[in-house]
Amino acid sequence: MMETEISELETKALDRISAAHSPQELEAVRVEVLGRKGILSHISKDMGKLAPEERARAGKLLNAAKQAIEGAFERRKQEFEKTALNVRLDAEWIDLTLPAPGVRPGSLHPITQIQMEIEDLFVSLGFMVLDGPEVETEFHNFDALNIAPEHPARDAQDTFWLTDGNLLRTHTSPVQVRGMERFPPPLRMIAPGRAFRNESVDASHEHTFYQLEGMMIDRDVSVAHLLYFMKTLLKEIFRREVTVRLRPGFFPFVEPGFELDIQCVICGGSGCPVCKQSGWVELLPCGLVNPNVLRISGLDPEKWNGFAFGLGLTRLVMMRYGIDDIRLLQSGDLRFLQQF
Ligand code: 2NL
Repeated sequence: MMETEISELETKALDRISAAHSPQELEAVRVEVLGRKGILSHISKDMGKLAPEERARAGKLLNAAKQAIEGAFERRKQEFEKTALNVRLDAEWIDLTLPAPGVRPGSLHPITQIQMEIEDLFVSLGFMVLDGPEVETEFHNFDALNIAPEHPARDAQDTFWLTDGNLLRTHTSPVQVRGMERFPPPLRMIAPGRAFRNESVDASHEHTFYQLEGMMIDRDVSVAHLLYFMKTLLKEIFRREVTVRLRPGFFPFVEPGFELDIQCVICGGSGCPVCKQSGWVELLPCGLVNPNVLRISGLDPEKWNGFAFGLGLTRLVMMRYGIDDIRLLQSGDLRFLQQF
C-alpha cells in the first residue's frame, strides 16, 4: 500500500520537476515534496506505524525515491541557471573593439598649437596679432608689395585668380599692408593665417598652407633688431639657443633681403640627411622693408623703416615632428591627429 504511494509520488514529482517553467515553480515543487514539512517527510513519519519488515522495504524505497527526486531537482535547477546565464551573456554582450561611449577629449591641430605659441611670444614682445581677408585684391597682394606687374608670381600657374579680378592671397603680407594703412607708426604686428598657391599637390606641396608673417616699423630699425627678434623667435620654437646665419635673398618687398638659415638642430652642424650634409637648414626669408612698400602704404621712408619676415608654419610643424608628407596635415585623419 505504502510502496504504491511512494512510487506514484516519485513519478508525479519527477513529472512536475521536468514540467516546471521557472526556478520559482521548481522551488515550490521542492518545498512541497522535499521540504521539512513536505510530502516525503510526512510519509517518513507515517512509516513508524508499519511492521518492522515492511518498514525496512518501504524505507529503502523511500530513500531511492528521495535520491531520484533530489537528483532531478538539481539537474533542472542547473538547466535554469544555464539558461539564465545565456540570456545575460546575450543581453550584456559588448564589443571591446568599439570606441568607448561618451565625450572623447580632442586636441588642437599641431599647426594651431605652434601658431598660438608664436602668437603668445610676439604679444609678449609688444606685437599686435592681425587678421585679414583670404580673398584679396590684386593691389594688396601684389602692387603694394612692390611686386612688378609682369612678375611671374602673378601668373595663373601660381595664383588662384577669381573671375572678378580678385584672388586667393598667396601670402599673409596683404594683412600687414592693411595694418600699415590702418594704424599709425610705430607699429609691431604679426599676421598668421592661410595662404593659397596654385600648386600640383605632392608630398611637399599643398595648395593651402599656413604662414605667419611679422613686421616692425619704427625709427632707425636695423638688421641687428631683425636678428634679435628672429633669434628670440627660434629659441621659443626649438626650445634652445640656435645658431643662425644670413645669406642674401631677393624679395621685391625687402631691401636688403635675406634667407635666414639655422645650424641643423638634428646633427648640430656636422652634416646629416635633414640638412643634406650641409650643416645648415633654410628656415625663413626676411629683410628690411623696401622703401617703396612703405611709400605705397602712406609711410614716409625718410622717417620710418622696419624689418619683416615670413615663416611657413606648415613646414615648421613638419620639421618639429619629422612629418614627411605635407598632405597628412589637412587629411582630417584622426589616427594622425590624435598623436598631437
Ligand atoms: C614668405 C614670405 C617674407 C615678408 C615675407 C613682408 C611683408 C610686407 C613688407 C615686407 Cl607688408 N615684407 N613680408 C618679408 C620677408 C620675407 O617671406 O613667403 N615666407 C614663407
